[in-house]
Amino acid sequence: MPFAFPSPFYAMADTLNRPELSFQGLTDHLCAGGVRLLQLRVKQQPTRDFVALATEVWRICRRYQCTLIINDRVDIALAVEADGVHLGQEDLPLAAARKILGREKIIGVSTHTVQQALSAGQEGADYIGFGPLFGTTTKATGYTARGLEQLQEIRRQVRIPIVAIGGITAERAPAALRAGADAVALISDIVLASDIQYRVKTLLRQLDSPER
Ligand code: TZP
Ligand code: MG
Repeated sequence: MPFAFPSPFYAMADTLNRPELSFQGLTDHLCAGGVRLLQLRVKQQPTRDFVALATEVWRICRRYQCTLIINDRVDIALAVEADGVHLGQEDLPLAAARKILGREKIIGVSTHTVQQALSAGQEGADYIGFGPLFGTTTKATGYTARGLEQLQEIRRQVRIPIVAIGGITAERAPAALRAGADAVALISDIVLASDIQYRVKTLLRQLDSPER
């Protein structure tokens, strides 16, 4: 069966160095807010700590029946039996990741151009990330804002699900969905909110509403 996002909101568990926020606490807030799909984005942890953390995050996700994708690390996704992995253009190539993880696991690939999106589709990615859609300060992507027109172009050419990322806020999310994204990923808009659970609930209600 082809993969489909379980929700139009793809949550990112990235603590953005908020000192009072743990990955476990953040995951709990996100899941309690109703998140169904979550990516664990750990950038600065020794592998051993990442595995321990991923195991705990996975336990929380399982409790809420939330799908867990591990960012960057195929080995950790496999070790903790997560649902899948998300690969950047400089991570393990898709074919190698597929060899390790098999057909059943979800593999997503970050893309920044129409050509990268087409290649990921042809090579058997389950979904693609596309961005930065708008300007973002969360990640130095090396790319300028891609914009809604490129997203529409990719939608015309690629059949697999697309998650748009980069500078998306609750206010801008509907435009990304209208341009053809199946889901939106927001980091700072959610993670920097004073009440993360409430922010997620509000976003989900807004994405669900028929007039968006
Ligand atoms: N990939 C492209 S932009 C980005 C990633 C991980 C960061 C998105 O963060 P924000 O805060 O939602 O702009
Ligand atoms: Mg990566």
